[in-house]
Amino acid sequence: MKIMKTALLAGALAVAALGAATTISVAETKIGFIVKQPEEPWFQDEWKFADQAAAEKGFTLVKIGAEDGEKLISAIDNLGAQGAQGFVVCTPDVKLGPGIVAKAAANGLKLMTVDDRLVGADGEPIEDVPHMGISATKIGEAVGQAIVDEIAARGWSMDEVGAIRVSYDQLPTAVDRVEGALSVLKANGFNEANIFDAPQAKTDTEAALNAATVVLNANPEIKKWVAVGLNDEAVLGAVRATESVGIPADGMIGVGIGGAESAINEFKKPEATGFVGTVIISPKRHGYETALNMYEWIVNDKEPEKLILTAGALAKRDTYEQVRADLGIE
Ligand code: FCA
Repeated sequence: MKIMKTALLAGALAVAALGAATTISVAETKIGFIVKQPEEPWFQDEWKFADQAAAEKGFTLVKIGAEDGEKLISAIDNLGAQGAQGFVVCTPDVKLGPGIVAKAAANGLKLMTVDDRLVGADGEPIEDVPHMGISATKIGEAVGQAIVDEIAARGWSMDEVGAIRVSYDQLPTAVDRVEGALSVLKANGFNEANIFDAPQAKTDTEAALNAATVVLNANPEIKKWVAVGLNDEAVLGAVRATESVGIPADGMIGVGIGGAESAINEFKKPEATGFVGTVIISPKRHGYETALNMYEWIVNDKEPEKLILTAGALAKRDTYEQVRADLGIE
């Protein structure tokens, strides 16, 4: 009887130990998710969906905001020191590419990028690092087409319209997006001389507002405007600038890219503004899927695809709810 009891106890202990071991090995997986602009709703959403993947798979997600290169480098060291196995990053500066690759390797961390693709010393994308980005040119073209359609709907003649090109040309995806949009405008007879560059110092609304204001003040004879930019924040800045110089909503057509809270809040306003639409992209794919891919890479040695480009869908005041539901982000 005594022997039986001992055997039972040993068995129970073994089961308990097994349980504990399983728990430990799951909890040990630690993945960093570093973003360049943590206060931007797009990145908040990416984190939210990455958290979902963490909850589902039982790994620890370490979310870090890194607005400049110095913070990014110390974030990578920090992840290494806390025993993470990999991270997903949207870098504050794509030219830091080789440094980021080296830092990740030095810390034994697997590396994937999201949104903004790293470039090497030669200015070309670093193709070895798995990346998920948006199909920037195509999405830009969708912006351009939405603007062309709205110009037609308002009965404007192309010649009387100015375009504010809110630009951030050090970021390749930003160039692809705005050039995609402008290519459609030009193909539809937009006067190239009426396109004005508004370089923003940072990729936020305030910087875009400042840049767009300079353009508006320099061209007071133009009363009808359109605006394109890297994201919703850029276009919202241009819209706020037209408002501040007294151009009414029906004199402005801004179409953004993103579809996160900043754009949606605009559509919820009782009166329509010059922010006419946004091409909604998927923070679920960029947050959930990248985190999951990193997890699979770490735990099951399943390497992510080297390049995934996601699509977008145009949404306006009257369609955004449906478009969001279709994308599974509601
Ligand atoms: C870049 C932009 C973000 C978002 C993302 C997909 O990182 O800065 O606003 O558009 O691409």
